[in-house]
Amino acid sequence: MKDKIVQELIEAEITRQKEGLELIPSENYVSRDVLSAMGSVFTNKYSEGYPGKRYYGGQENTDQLEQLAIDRAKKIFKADHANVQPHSGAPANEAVYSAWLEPGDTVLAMDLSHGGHLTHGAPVTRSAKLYNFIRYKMKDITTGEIDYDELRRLALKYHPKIILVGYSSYPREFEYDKVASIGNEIGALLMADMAHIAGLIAGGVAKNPFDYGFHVITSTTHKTLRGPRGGLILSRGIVSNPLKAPEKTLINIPTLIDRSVFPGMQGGPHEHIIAAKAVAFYEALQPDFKVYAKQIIDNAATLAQFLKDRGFNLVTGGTSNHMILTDVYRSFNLTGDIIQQVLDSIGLTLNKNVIPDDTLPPFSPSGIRLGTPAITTRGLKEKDMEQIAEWMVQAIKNNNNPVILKGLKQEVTKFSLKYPLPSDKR
Ligand code: DSN
Repeated sequence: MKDKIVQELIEAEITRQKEGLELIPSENYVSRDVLSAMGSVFTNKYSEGYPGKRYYGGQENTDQLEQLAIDRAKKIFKADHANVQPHSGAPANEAVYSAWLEPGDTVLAMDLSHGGHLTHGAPVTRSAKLYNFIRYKMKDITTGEIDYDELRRLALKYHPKIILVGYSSYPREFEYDKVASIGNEIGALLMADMAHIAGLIAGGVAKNPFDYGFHVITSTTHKTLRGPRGGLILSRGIVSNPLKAPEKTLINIPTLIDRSVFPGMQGGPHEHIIAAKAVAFYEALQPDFKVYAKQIIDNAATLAQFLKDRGFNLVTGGTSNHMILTDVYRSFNLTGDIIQQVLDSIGLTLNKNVIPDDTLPPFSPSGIRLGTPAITTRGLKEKDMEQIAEWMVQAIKNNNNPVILKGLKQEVTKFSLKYPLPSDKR
């Protein structure tokens, strides 16, 4: 590369990734094939529209490519339709809102500190200014049980046009059937934001909301699904010509979504990223992806137990998916930002996080959030989880001792280098 500055930064990032362990539950390491599809000449092409209905010429390869990605996504998730163009999870969610809602309409979504995502109506977002978000929560944060009675009460009182499930910091499964029956009572669109667990659904170790009557699933493609940084919208309904505006009914949701993504929100799709999505979907359809998905869950359950044994207070008491949320302020009298920084210094990367109804602010919250998708990709198994828990507790207890922290960093580096990044493998 002629640009030595960028080249050096890429090299430095490769070293950082190789010498440490990625515990942020929304991150992963992609394969060499996904990486090379992302770096392909499809980045040179404009292709506004959809396969067979584009505004520019020269689409003989992009049309086939995008259709392939669509077909693979539909197969993985049992969807009638897939839109593979959203640039990421946030625009995917916005596209669904604008496909279905009018300004001022109501959405019933999970409380943000109880696990919901920023794009589920955090007051600072554009969608929160356009639409009216109301909240349900957990009934019991020691088990993670959602308050479905309250959810129903709110649904009957406010008649939301969308009931949204999904999360970025909730370590348990939803009871989709209960939510679906409430939504059907009031005729709401049932939407699941599965960004975190798409790979677990693909691997058959988490429930698929479509099996319970949900109408729309949004996702990112770069978390447990292990593809490029990007978004995805799956839906059930009839797919018709996106050039014609259909009536706003549930059966037309696939076409309403297509029109909302383009021309509603985005311009030219990123076909190089769509190429990488197609490769990731191919990988998710292989039998070994099921083994990967199960190992993520087994590793998370094992790590959760080892952390509990070492005095970590786990929100919801444990995990049923890939992630763990722990109240470190209560466990160690240190805030999440301090712990994140200490663990970063020894090569363990995770993130500070609010806990339900946190009394501390988001930039210095009570919790940390960690998970196993990336370390499982790297090849770590249950036997390695005790070591990670032990490094964490040693670093936290010795957070003011640079000599001990340096020693721990050396141990983590030595260990991590035994597990190459998948993009290193030819
Ligand atoms: N930033 C993602 C996460 O970490 O959960 C969600 O957008």
